Amino acid sequence: MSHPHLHFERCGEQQEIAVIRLARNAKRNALSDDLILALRSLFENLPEGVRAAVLGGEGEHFCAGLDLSALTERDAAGGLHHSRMWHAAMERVQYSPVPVIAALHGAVVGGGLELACACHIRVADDTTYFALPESSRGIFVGGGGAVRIPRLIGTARMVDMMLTGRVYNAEEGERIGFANYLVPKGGAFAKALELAQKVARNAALTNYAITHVLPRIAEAPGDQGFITEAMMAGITQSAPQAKEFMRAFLEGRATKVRAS
Ligand code: 1HE
Repeated sequence: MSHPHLHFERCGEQQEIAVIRLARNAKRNALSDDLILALRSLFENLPEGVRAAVLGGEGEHFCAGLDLSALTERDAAGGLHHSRMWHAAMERVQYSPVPVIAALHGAVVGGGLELACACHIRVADDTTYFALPESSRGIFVGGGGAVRIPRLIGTARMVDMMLTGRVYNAEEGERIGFANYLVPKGGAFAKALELAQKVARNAALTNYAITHVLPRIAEAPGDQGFITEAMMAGITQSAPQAKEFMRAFLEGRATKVRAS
């Protein structure tokens, strides 16, 4: 589904990277319903050959969250269904067929932070800041943040952010777990692309296990986690790509692990 506020392109030597940009700068990339639906559709229909995705935002900010102009029109039932619609879209990002790397700058707030947290890796430049201003708008998180954010930074920090409107800057955001990488101003996209290219070289089935199975194992009781892990270990190592990677190492053709 094409959308005027969602830019899509492919890059990389084999066009293996999908680059997706929120492109509604006039409203600071605020997420309207149709934009959320377009995002969902885009992740559901990633073209063949894409091995990793980068998600960023055009303009001064990654995303100002929910488009507040639509909020006044909804009653309780409408709000519930709206939140479930967001959940479906965020789930398409989290359980995208390929890993998704968020390139963050400027405001990453409210639903924008929920979107960033549905991605698998987050790169922030030093203009980035993280906030949950929902309480100052008289609402609650609705895009999966109540589940995903405590898993990244802990419930106590999220409670503080929501009660007091606390804003974490880029450095603090990296320290507490919002960002995996912190880079100088303007560098988030390039770093995210570099990471996406690395990720795209992994065995596809291993990437799938990491993004689809690992988070579920982490939430399962240990006993179920161990057996699921063992099954995934068996499945991934039986793939032809795994056999080729092993052979390459044993024949001295693969890169070694070195301290960076
Ligand atoms: C918007 C939105 C928006 C900007 N919905 N229109 N999110 C928030 O509470 C954040 C609200 N936004 C802001 O705090 C600021 O706009 C920013 C810090 C993001 C950017 O500031 P700035 O000075 O660069 O831009 P601006 O002048 O405030 O905004 C430019 C325009 O974008 C302006 O419209 P204009 O017609 O007057 O030019 C703003 O009204 C518009 N705009 N943000 C609608 N969010 C699933 S539940 C999720 C719940 C939430 O996400 S709650 C948090 C909502």
